[in-house]
Amino acid sequence: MALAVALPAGLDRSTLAAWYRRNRERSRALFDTVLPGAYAARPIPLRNPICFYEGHLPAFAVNTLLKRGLGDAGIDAAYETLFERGIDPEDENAVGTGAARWPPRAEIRAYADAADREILAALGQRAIDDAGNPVLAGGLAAFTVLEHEAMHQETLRYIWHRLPYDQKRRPPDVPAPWTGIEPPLPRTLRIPAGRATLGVDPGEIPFAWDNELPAHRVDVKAFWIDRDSVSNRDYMEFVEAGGYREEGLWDPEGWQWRSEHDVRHPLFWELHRGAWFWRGMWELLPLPMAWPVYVSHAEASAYARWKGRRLPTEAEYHRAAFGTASGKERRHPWGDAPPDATRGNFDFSRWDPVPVGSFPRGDSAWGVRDLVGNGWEWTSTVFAGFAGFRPMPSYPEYSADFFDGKHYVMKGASPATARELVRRSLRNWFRPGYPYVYAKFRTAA
Ligand code: AVJ
Ligand code: FE
Repeated sequence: MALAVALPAGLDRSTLAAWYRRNRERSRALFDTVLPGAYAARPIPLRNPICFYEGHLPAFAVNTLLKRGLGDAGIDAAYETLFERGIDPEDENAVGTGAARWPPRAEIRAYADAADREILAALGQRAIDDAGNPVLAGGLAAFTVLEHEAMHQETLRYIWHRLPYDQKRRPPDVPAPWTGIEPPLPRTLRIPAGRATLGVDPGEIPFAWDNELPAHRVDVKAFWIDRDSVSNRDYMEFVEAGGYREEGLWDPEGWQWRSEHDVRHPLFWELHRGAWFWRGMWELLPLPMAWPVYVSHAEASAYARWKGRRLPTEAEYHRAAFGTASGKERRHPWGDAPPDATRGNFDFSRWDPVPVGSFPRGDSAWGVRDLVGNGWEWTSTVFAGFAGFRPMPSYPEYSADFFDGKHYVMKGASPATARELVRRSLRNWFRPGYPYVYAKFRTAA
């Protein structure tokens, strides 16, 4: 038996392997909720079909850790190309067609099993932390694989969200929806001027994606921000006031998206016989007015403009979430304690949102609520690298491909964000006309 290569303190093989196993079990459970007839379905036209992701997760692990990192030959070259990548195409024509090219599920699963064995063997005993190899230094490739899978579990959930209910099987342990009644009365809080630290310096935390590096300090002027995320109740006023028909409220690209798809309300809302419903993951619910509204960036911006306000910048989000009166910045809105289920709605404890303001233990120093959890928070900041950005050696395309001025930063976490991804520096991003994600917002002035 090969002798395990010693790893430096802080990087613990059994922790990484346990995380890998937990990831794989959670992904497996998600794929098991899809009925066989829907395996090749493409519930979001801009994304790959469901079956792609069952191959993508293990193939990405093989490509990143075994091939790029450890220099192995890999397991199946054709699979490792077929399942390499498939995210965020420009439009539906760029996706490509042909369900025929996807292998049967049993074959994809056999590949995944083989990949899992080799990945676990590598995490258990190979030189996965090699200071002389930029792909492996500090365990970079291993963390890349682990966070990539955790992140995709959110992708999978919001893709599954669009599947018709008769194409998926509800797991037995789904908690009953917590709908509440009405949202709290809107309040706006003043955040004094101060410094925000975006990102993080290399080596400060065990792993960061390239777009988080290096730390980036911004002096933020005083501003006002909503205490609570905008609720379905709040947003209903905008819909009823004809906000979707008023071009002047929309950014040009937002209006184009709205017109092209004839968008008249949030994607998560459905009108049935004159009554509004929420399309939940497992059932349709009478629209819970106390829940945050999930909308695209284009819709969020139009609502804010209608209110005479605007979306917060990424730096303002940081001030509202992590700033304090003393000038010290917290790790999390509530302080330095680790993220747990008392702080917010994240880490898969639910499939849908909860009423806004349900987690007072997650409040920021200023009393701003739900900044982490219950849905990502849109910002007005165009996604770009910080000064000193370098593409990460383990996955150079991860962020750089999206520095095109067409993506906006989202912060925080949704119900489908793993707790490992809950950290101050984490940044997420999407196009303004991507309405599928669990994303909410609040307004600023
Ligand atoms: C960071 C969530 C925008 O899903 O497009 C997954 C994550 N990148 N595989 C995406 C990602 C490559 C990415 N987001
Ligand atoms: Fe991916």
